[in-house]
Amino acid sequence: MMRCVLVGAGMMIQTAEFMESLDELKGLASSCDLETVQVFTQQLKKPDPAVYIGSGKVQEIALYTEENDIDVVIFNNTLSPLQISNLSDRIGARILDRTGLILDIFERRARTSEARMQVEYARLKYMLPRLEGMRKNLSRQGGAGGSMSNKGSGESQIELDKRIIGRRMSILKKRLAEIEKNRSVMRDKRIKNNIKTVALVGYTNAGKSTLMNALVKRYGNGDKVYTEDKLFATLDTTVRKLRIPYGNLNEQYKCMEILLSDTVGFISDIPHDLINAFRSTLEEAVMADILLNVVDVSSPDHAMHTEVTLKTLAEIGAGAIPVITVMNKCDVSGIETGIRPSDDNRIYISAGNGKGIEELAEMLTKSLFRKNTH
Ligand SMILES: Nc1nc2c(ncn2[C@@H]2O[C@H](COP(=O)(O)OP(=O)(O)OP(=O)(O)O)[C@@H](O)[C@H]2O)c(=O)[nH]1
Ligand SMILES: [Mg+2]
Repeated sequence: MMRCVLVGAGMMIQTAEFMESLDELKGLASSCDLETVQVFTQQLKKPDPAVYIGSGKVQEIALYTEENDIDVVIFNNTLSPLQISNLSDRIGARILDRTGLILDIFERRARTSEARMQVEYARLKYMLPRLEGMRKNLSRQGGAGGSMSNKGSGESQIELDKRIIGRRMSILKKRLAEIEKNRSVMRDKRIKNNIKTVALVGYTNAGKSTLMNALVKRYGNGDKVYTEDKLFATLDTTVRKLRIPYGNLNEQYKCMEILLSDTVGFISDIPHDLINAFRSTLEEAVMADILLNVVDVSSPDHAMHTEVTLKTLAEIGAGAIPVITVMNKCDVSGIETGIRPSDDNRIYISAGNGKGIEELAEMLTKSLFRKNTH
């Protein structure tokens, strides 16, 4: 396992929010198989344009890095291309910021060719203004981690790289637009056939894919999707068909056919370019009739997670879609599953052991039915 240190700097480093954010960065690092050995924090009125933090702190980190065999130094703040370049000069380890780290994770996780292209596009966009700093970072690693030559620096090589990257980006953009067109044709078909769609959304690691599996096991063909106790286990959109019975027992037995989609999870401070890159994947959520916002109640930060999810939904244009809040992992916190009479559109479940799944399905069909008759 590679070793890393984290660096967090800001105006208010004593707040719970600041600590949560660093905790999350640690989770992100471990999702990338990086072991966090030390955390450096610094109170800052204003970031230094050259190296972000104070130069004394840079020295302290450089020394620590050398003495403790650190491979990567991860900043929780977004660094400018110049800052990355300067920090690479002074610290003998690879320098990453939050966006760079999330990109690394996305690269590892992308499975379908669409997800791979989206991540590659976001990576190139991120690299473009950072080529110089990257070159220093790359030569430090002996060229690992990038596909471009690091021989012969200098202006002309960078200009050439820029041109190559620009060309690749426009090819990717074209291919992605084609895939997106196909998807919208399929979506139109669904709308025409009046098939309801439901999208799972929520913070990463909340249990969206686990819930999908529980619903598919009970109401679908049992075809499983990938779950893992890591941030961003899912990057691709998966759609599964469910047939949920509804109506009371005296009525004739009816089934509602719905399509359920599972996709990438959200996180606080998600880089804008990444949201943009995944916009077409997230479109599945934007076009849904109902959203299931999956929340990990066992996490002490779940209120912040819900806030981030709602904010991100508004950002991608899904702010007006009805939401059912699904409080998941009740087994961990010993909370009773089911619907509380005082709560509207909220349900407590454990996707892991299937508790509350039938009540959730009933709530879902009721909401969809109500929506239909309006
Ligand atoms: N104890 C318990 N664990 C759960 C429950 N639901 C999910 N988990 C676990 O939580 C972890 C994350 O679950 P996933 O379903 O992969 O979460 P996700 O929301 O799809 O995460 P990303 O795809 O990374 O955004 C896994 O280790 C699951 O086994 C639950 O109800 N109880
Ligand atoms: Mg998932």
